[in-house]
Amino acid sequence: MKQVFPTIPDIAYEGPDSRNPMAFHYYDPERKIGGKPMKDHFRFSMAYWHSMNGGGVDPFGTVTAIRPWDHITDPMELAKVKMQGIFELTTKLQIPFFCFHDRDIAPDGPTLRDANRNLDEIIAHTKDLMKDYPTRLLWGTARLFFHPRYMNGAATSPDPAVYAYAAGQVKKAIEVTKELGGANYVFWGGREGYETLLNTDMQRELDNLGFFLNMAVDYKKKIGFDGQFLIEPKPMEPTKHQYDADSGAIWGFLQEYGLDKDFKLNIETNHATLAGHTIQHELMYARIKGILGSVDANQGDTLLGWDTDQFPTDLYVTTSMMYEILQNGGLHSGGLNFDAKLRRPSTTVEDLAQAHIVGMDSFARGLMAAQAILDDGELPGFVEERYRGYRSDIGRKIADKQTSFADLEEWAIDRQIDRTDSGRQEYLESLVNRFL
Ligand code: XUL
Ligand code: CO
Repeated sequence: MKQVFPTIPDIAYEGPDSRNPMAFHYYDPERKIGGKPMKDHFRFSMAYWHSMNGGGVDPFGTVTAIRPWDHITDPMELAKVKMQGIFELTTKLQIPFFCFHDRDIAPDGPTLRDANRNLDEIIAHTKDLMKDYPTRLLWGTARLFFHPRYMNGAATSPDPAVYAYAAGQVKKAIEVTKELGGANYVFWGGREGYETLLNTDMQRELDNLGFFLNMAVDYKKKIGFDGQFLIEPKPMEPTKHQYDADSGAIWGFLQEYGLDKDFKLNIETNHATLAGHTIQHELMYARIKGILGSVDANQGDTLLGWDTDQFPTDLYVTTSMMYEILQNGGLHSGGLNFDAKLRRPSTTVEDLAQAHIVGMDSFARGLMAAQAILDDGELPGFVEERYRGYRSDIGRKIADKQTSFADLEEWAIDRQIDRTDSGRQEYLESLVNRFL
């Protein structure tokens, strides 16, 4: 088979002293950390939409990227070459998975039937590629935010015709995800929110969204798709407000609509910061509720108020993420999907490979640091000790819920209760820095 990216070599681990930009310096796939090979901790994935499409488009300018398919004009031929491209590039980079939206990989059509026909042809081609390459599908999803029909939302549209079309589109996207052996299926509600409350019936929109997701669960069971359903939080952009704003908002929504056993979360770094949280906050919240499913790995720019989707390079952040993921016992069916794009002036395919390399190396360092922090034990031990009061006496009664306001008042009323222990934040920050 003719290569799509002939200038990109197979990328291997060469160690921290190597100056080769086309090599891993920390990511050593088979090296065991905490008894498990690095590759199994991460289950890295490449995002089709940023790596094969996109190409540097922003609201002020068109494509800047130079790609081997730039001469191809036939949309189906282009789609097939790009699909071969992602299989080839992931294989060269030792990235075991990819992710896609239905309309990223195949041209749309005037009706859903036309779009489905195009999609089926590309899915058949993808199944053939799976025989020649080791790359597998981490998750599929439906693009319910791009076409003008979705300008007022999909499952939260005021127009039932749009709601019905969206249901049909998601049904098909779940089917093809199953057909490709996808490990998960993602719902990102890009326009499931509002631009203004002046025209919005919030209760109806939330109910319609809850019913939509329940129908998706019914259909998943009906066709025997055993992948994990994931919801991806994001508070805003493209709309002013999206209902799936953060881990906490989704946890409440899932419980209200009886969906909490059927969904986990796909948590994205830059979405967390848009919500005014750290990514560690979002991962910890999901972890303690048992719904940490998968991660869209990227990073934002603290000076910019939108989703810049940069490749992750901040070691402090990757360490905090791996600290949560290790305590989650790993990502299970999930993975670390690089939902990240090149900066617009980074135009070459070499840039695309090197962006994934630095992302993988940054997570390798984060993993090593986080495992060392856990092995050392002082940090988790400090947290444990901070709450030691709940192991005995009145604290034990609170922890066991064996007390009342009257009991607690009686216990407290004649005691002089003053400051508690120091939180020692600065010392703990120095402790973490020792492992970076
Ligand atoms: C958008 C975003 C999406 C989802 C999938 O901010 O993150 O690409 O990951 O729809
Ligand atoms: Co994402």
